[in-house]
Amino acid sequence: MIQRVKSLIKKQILPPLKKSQRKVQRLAFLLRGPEKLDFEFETLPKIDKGVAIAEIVKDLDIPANLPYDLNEKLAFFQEHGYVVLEQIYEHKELEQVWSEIDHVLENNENYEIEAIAHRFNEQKLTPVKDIPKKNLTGIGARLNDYHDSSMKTKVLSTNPFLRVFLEAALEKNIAIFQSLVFKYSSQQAIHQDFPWVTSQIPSHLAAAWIPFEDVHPDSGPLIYYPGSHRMPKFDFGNTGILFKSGKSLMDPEKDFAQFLDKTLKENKLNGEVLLINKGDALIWHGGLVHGGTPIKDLSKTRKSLVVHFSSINGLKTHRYAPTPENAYETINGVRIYDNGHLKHLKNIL
Ligand SMILES: O=C(O)CCC(=O)C(=O)O
Ligand SMILES: [Fe+2]
Repeated sequence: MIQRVKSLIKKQILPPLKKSQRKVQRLAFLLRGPEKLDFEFETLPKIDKGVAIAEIVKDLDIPANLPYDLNEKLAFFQEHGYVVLEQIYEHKELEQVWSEIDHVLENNENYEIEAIAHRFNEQKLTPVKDIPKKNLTGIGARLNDYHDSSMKTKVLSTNPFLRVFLEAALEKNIAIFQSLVFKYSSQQAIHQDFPWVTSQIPSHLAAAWIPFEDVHPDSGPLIYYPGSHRMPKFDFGNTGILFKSGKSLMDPEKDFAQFLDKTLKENKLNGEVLLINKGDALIWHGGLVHGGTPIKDLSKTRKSLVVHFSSINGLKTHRYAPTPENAYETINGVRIYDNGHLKHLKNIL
């Protein structure tokens, strides 16, 4: 019998054993039903454990000229899973960073910084010098970990007004996990970040969304679902609340999207569209459901930088390839690991 199955696989009449095994496992999983899962309580940041805000902020190094009320913003974040910090950036700083990004996009033939472009190289990370300019500067392109190469972007991402909030939301001593630069809306379906953006402590995750221009309603603004950071988590099957390619039993797009739609409805959580201004930043909780809405006017850009953060305890090395000596820089009190794969690109701009 086994020989017969093997020969059918060889003749490609049956899918490879691993795939068919997973199909059986998936069926059993669907019959069993998902488990009730969540982040491990012990690992949660203090704010998610319900620790009093006064207690959380007491050990932090709070800048004297903080332009917002930290306690008030933290209470809002605790309840809603997002917060907008208004006018924490000088417009001039944002303009300088974008003009550097624009220079790289326009002179891509000179740079090995990596990007993903729509319908190019099967959506794989590719050096920008190998991506046609049309794809690189068009809709659907994103620069990956641009901050590795740009000290200006490291400084922007570690702004002390942003840093102190993230420390309160995660833990004192934070690290950059990853960054993305978008010129247009990602038009990405709604999702949560924690199943993919995974450090050693999945609950230690928050992101900052920093626009380089006022967000236009027709540019495909970000959409987010206040309160969704606390809704029940999806069971990917075999891999719990995290998605692991080749191991998870449930489909990361179809099944997960269906679950989110259903759970948002059951919990009566409605989406809000983010129309913030240049100088502001949005912070979202790692569990907040969000996505990029479709672009209504294809001529409208939505220039932005997304930076995902974890704690140092959650992220002990660079996520790709730790350098043997585990090299890192500390900028404005935030740890930024060297990317061992792309050492030659460090701070080249
Ligand atoms: O900016 C966007 O449209 C979405 C980006 C996003 O979901 C992410 O970086 O996690
Ligand atoms: Fe996301």
